[in-house]
Amino acid sequence: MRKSFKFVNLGLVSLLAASSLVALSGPVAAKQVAAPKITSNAPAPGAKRLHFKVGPFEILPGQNSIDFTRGIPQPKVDGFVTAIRPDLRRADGTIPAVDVIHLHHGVWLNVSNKDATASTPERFFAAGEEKTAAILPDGFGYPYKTTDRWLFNYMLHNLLAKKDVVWVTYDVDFIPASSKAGKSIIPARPIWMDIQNGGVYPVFDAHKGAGTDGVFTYPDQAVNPYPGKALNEWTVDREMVLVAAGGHLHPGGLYNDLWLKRDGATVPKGGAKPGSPDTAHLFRSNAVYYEPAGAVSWDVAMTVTPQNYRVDLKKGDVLQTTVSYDTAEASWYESMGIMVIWAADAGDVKGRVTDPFKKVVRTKAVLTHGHLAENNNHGGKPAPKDFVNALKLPNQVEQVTNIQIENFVYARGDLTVADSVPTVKQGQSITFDNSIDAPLANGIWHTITACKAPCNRSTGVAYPRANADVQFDSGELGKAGPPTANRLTWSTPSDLDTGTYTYFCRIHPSMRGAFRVVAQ
Ligand SMILES: [Cu+2]
Repeated sequence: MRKSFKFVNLGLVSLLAASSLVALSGPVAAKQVAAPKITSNAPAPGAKRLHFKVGPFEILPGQNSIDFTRGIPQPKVDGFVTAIRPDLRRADGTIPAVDVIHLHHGVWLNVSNKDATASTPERFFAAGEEKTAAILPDGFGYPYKTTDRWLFNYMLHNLLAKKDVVWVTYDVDFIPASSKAGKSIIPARPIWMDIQNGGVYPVFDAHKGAGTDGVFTYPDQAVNPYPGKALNEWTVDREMVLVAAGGHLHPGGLYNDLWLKRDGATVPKGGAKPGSPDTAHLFRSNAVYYEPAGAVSWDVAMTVTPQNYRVDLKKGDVLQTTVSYDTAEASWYESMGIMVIWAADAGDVKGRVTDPFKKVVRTKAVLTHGHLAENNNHGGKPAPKDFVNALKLPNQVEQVTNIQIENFVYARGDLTVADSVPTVKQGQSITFDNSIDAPLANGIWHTITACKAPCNRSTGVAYPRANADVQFDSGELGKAGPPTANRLTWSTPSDLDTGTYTYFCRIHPSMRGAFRVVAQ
C-alpha cells in the first residue's frame, strides 16, 4: 500500500498520493502520475470579486489562542457567494512568512443559519495555512441575505516573541440576486465533515510509526477514537447532489477522503472502501507538497473537486470522512481532518449526476493555487551561531529535577545558550514548568516535543520536526482550555534509556533544549 503513496519528483514539485490524481475514486491505485491543474482564478460568470478584511489583529508574542470576532464585513446586497479566497496580510499588504506568523485556522460562520452537521452556527468556509479557496461550480451559489450575520473564528499563531499586527483578508466572488445571473443560480449549502466534528478544537495526534507502512488513517486505525457516537459521520437529511468538496489537514497530512454508506447497497468493483462493500468512495482531497523535504510543512496545496463533479446522495445515506497522515518519519500532534462539501437539492440539479452505487466516482481533481512564497523558508540548514550541539557538551554536575521555562527560554539546557547539559538519573524524571510565561500576553504556551538529536539546524516551515526515535510531547503547557493541555507542568518519561534527548517547542520552533539521562 505504502508504495503507491511515495513521493514522485516532477521538477520542483513533490507530488503525493499519485494514485488519486488520475483515478480519484480512490482505494485502487492508478499508475499514471500527472500534476493536478490549477483551476481558473476568474470569478464565475456574472460574479464580482469583493475584497474584505477583518482586523487589525494584534498578535501578541508567542500567541496561539482561539478567538472569535463578530460583525465582520459582508456583502451589502442579497445574492450568492460563488467563491471565497483567504489570506493573511500586514498593513503594508505583505503576507507574513509562515514561520513567523500563520493562520493556524480561520472559520467563517453564518449565525443566521443552523449548521447541517453540528449544533453551531452554519460553518460555511474554513482555511488554514494551505489557503485553499472554496469555489462552487459555475451556476451554483451559497445564498446570502443582508440580514445574515457572519462571524469569524480564528487561531492566529505568532511563532516569535515579537508582537505583530495582521488582517485576515477574504475575497468573495458574489452574484447579486437582482442580476441576470442571480436569477438562474442554483442554491448550494455547506456541509461540514470533520473527524472530530463539533469540537472547538477538533484535533487528534498521529504518532510516528502508527498505522500501516507509514500511513495512519484516522479514525479507522485509532484505538477507541469516539467513546460515544462517531463524530466523522453525518446522515444525509434529504435527496441531494454533492457539487463541491475540498479537504483541510496539517503538515504531515496526505489526504482527506469522503465516503458514502448506503445500507444494503453494493458499490461497483473498485469503488468501495476496503472491507466495506456498502461504502463508496466519493472524493480524495490530496495534499500536494511543494516542500522539498516532503509531507512535513505548510508548503502544500490541497486538491478540490472539478467543475463537473456531481454525486447523488439519498436521504438516509451516511457520509463519512477520514484523514491520513504520514507517520513514517515523525509524529504530528494536534492534527486536523476536515472536509467542507457543498450540496444542492436534487430537484434543482439538471444534467449528469453519478450514483456512486451504480458507477465508480472518478474525478480529476484540481488545485486552487500552487506554491505560496510565504512558505519559502524551509529551515534545516546548519546554524552553529544559533544553536549548540548538545551531543558535544559535558554534563551539568548536579542532577536536575525541575526546568523552568521563562521568556521563551528553557532555564537549563536551552540550545541557544547552553554550555552543559542538565542530567537526570535513569528511572527519574525532569518536570518542566511553564507557570511564568503561560499567564502572559494572550497566553504563551510552550511544548517539550522530542526531535532527533542534535536538533540544532535552522528554524523554518519544515524544521524542526517531532522525529525522534523515542517520542515524547508535553502538550501545550497552559491552563486555558483548548488548545492547551490545561496544566502548566509536564514530566519526562521515567523509563528513558541513558542518552542525550533533544526537544523543541512546537509552538515556537526556535525554542530548543536538551537533557541527558545518566546511569544510576
Ligand atoms: Cu514555546
